[in-house]
Amino acid sequence: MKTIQTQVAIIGAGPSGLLLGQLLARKGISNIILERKTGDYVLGRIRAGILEQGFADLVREAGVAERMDAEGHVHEGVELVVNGERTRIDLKELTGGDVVVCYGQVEITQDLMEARQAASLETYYEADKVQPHDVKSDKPYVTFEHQGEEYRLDCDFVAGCDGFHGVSRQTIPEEVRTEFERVYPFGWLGMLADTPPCHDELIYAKSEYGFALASQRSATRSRYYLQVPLTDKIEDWSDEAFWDELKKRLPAEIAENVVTGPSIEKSIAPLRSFVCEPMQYGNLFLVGDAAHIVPPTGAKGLNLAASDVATLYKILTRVYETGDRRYIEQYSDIALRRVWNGERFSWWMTNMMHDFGEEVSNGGIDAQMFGRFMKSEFNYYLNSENGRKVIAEQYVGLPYEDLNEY
Ligand code: FAS
Ligand code: PHB
Repeated sequence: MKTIQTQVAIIGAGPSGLLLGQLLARKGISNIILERKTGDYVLGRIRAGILEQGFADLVREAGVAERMDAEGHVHEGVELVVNGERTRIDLKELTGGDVVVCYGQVEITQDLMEARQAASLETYYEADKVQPHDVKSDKPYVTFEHQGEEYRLDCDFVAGCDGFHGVSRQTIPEEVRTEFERVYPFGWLGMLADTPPCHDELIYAKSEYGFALASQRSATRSRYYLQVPLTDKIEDWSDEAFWDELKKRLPAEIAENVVTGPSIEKSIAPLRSFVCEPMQYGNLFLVGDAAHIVPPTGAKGLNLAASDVATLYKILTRVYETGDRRYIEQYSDIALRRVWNGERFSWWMTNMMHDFGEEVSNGGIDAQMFGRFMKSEFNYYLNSENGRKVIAEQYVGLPYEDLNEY
């Protein structure tokens, strides 16, 4: 077995792992990333598209914002439509200047990969059997196999950035972990197409036919989603059927702007709210999807991963720059404050914007009554400036946690 060492071992080369690695490296904190797939496989996952103000600022701090600032689209507003009634949430005006950036997760991941490669930082792709050890000790290590050779990676800390199906969360003993989960009775059918967006800002639409989201990646590439039953299969949905259903669910004046074309990606994703507490175990820290999942209705998944990265980066920087280890034990509590806020907002938006059909017990009340409550609540928020301000603040993202407040 070959022994190597670093200060921070990072498991996973998704956006969490790459962004953490980049930020730490710029502070002179050595790190090695272990990724079980190839880089191309990671880049092949079409996922998020909206970056909160805080995430965009963190990308700039990481020194990899050149393409994002050149090609990303700043969105100063977002539109919510309920049964044809359109309400624009003026993000910039209601938050005193904060906005979101429309820039794909794939692009951010690629920019981070290229920056890592340019800095000759070590990443082991196709690392197999990655396993953290002795994480409760002050000498944790990670074993893995790479190109037929066995490795032991000695480190000070392990960052579990390995997503929902990774090994890190499972490393925390079951009796220590509390997992909270809500699985929604529907999924999202997503489509990517090289067609110009139907509107200059995002549109979340609830109609009698169900939910639809009109998003985008650039002036020539659109991203759309439809709420579908969990029983639907991708083969049930031709491109033509998708376009027809999308137009039914959007306001008529928007639907007529929809430019159809062949899909370049189409997939169905289940929706769940999930949180694992605690998000750490000794010197193992869970980051991003390894610790939590949100329904994408609030555009929070990737953004909550980024706020975990920001918290862990600040804590580890203090350890290495000043020897101040006070915050090590507080990572989970600090990260969870913003995680639960994002979880609630995503759950709330999902409740407001989706048709729950015949699901009986939503909070212990029947679907019809639940639907009436949600319709009334959403009408209040959309028709009140204070309500629109709440939505705007949540959508652009609350400020990242400040360690000095702890
Ligand atoms: P990731 O899952 O992205 O990355 C984890 C990495 O760890 C992967 O590369 C994986 O290969 C690797 N890994 C796993 N196990 C390992 C092991 N044992 N050893 C080594 N490596 C291992 N969020 C939004 O904000 N908006 C959206 O529209 C949106 N849409 C989504 C659609 C889908 C289908 C999915 C699944 C998620 C979506 N998300 C969305 C959420 C998504 O963007 C995540 O929040 C984001 O990918 C989180 O990044 P990471 O925490 O890096 O986890
Ligand atoms: C996307 O563009 O993929 C996207 C945007 C906003 C969401 C979810 C997904 O809430």
